[in-house]
Amino acid sequence: MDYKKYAQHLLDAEENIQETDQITRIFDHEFTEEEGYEIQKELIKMKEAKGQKIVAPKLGLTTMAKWDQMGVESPIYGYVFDYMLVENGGSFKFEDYIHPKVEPEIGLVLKEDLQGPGVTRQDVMDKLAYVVSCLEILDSRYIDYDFTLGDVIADNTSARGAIFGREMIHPDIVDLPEEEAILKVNGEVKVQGKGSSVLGHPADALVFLANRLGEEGKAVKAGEIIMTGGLTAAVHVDKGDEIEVTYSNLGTIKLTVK
Ligand code: OOG
Ligand code: MG
Repeated sequence: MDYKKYAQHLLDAEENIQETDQITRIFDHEFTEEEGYEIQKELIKMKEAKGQKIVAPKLGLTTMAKWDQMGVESPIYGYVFDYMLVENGGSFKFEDYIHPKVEPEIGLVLKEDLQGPGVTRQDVMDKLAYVVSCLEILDSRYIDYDFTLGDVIADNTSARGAIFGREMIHPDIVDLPEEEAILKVNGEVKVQGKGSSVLGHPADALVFLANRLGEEGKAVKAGEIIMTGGLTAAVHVDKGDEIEVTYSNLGTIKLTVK
């Protein structure tokens, strides 16, 4: 299968800021999860060939809120790149995105590499260095965020932006399942969600990732901020919006859409 062809199609959509129909429909093929990851790998290689650098892997579709919203019920992973980062308190230009959505997430940082198989929640907790507040900015390349599992994996899990909180919080002072994020747009509460919504415990997102990457002989690396998946349904944002996420223990993230 010509994975590069599908990757190029998705890269063009991102670079031209032009939404596309699902590759499943365009190429009349039901892409499996495995095929989705093969396309994603080609997409990652194309980005790296342009000098773009991976910051960290990210998890997606780890909560029921997201499963209900997207109609896809399986955790997935993709990669955050350097060009996607926005600083806390900063802004992005609406015109640079197709149809941006934001979602609050809990970021986890390991002090040692972790590689499956057989990784457990306890292994993640033993190796956990920090917890960081995050806000992901999604921008699916697909019309109306309408995709199958294979489509969204191929599309690098809709990744387009990420903001990390300034403070690295010690895990001893955060109860991960109880940690709550409240997201406001222009002062109005839009969504709120707790860590427990992430597969029951945010550490389990890293269990999934470490075991999954382990199958390819890869580790989850120490020091990377890994987003564990939207705590809530994602929220569409518009030009001029002021977004603020308040976490119970992880601080605040602010973002303006210009
Ligand atoms: C897919 C990306 C999922 C998350 O945190 O659930 C994701 C999407 O919803 O477009 O990043
Ligand atoms: Mg996300």
